[in-house]
Amino acid sequence: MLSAEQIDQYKKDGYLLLKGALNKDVVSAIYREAREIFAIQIQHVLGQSVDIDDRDAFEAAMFAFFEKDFNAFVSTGKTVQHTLSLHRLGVSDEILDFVRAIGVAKPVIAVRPAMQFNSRFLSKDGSTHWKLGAHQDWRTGQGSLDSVVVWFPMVPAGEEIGALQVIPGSHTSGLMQASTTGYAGSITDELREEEYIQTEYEVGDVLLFSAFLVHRSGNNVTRNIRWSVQLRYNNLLEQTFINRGYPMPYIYKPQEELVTPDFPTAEQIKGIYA
Ligand SMILES: O=C(O)CCC(=O)C(=O)O
Repeated sequence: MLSAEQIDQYKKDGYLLLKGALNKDVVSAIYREAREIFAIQIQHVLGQSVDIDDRDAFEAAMFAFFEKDFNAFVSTGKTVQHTLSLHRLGVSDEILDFVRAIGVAKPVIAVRPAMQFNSRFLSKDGSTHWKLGAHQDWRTGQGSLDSVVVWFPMVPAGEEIGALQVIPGSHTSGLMQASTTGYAGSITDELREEEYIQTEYEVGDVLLFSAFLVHRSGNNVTRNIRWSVQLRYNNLLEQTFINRGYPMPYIYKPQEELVTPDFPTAEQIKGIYA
């Protein structure tokens, strides 16, 4: 699955970029399902039928949807992270064989799969929330010391569209100081700009990296969205993870109030079961 050199490289650099490692059809199916879901809401909110295969037209509709109904956009963005195709990949041997090969002997899901759609046109008031500053995922996940992140774009991605930038070897520097625990909190320790490596991908390429590796979003200067996926795993057999009682710092809970007040009526439910 992985050669001894690749495993050594991962240990030394804290990441490994595997070319053509994923089935392109599987990646395309995840990307398609996400766009289909957005297209339903675009139709609903903008009254516009979009061709999801016309990239520029579809993404222009994404930007218009974002501007017209921010709440629906955010909820739809969350919904596309719950797709069956994405979750199926997250538990597939296609991914888990790499995770095991890299040394995570008994993987467990660290957090639900994530999907990002990075574009400066999907941000409010010129804020930079659409891209993440330098961080280590471990500060958020707090899992096993050999916790691994699987990152891949669903479109070809290089510097222009803001593919991930990493600092080789930074995974062994320890947990750095950061402004907050969330992914959005950037490392406050000094980092040297020239240490970053720009990663580059075709569809099907995948990056495995240590949860301690310092990395950040690149700067997407294009008009297109950089669609990407992250899957995260802990190792159930890593001793400090066992000793710390398998901490699970993610809080997943329903909001207390009804999202849509006074909904539904009994008639609406009866209509469903009629
Ligand atoms: O995809 C990106 O731009 C950033 C992703 C990332 O850094 C992360 O999820 O930890």
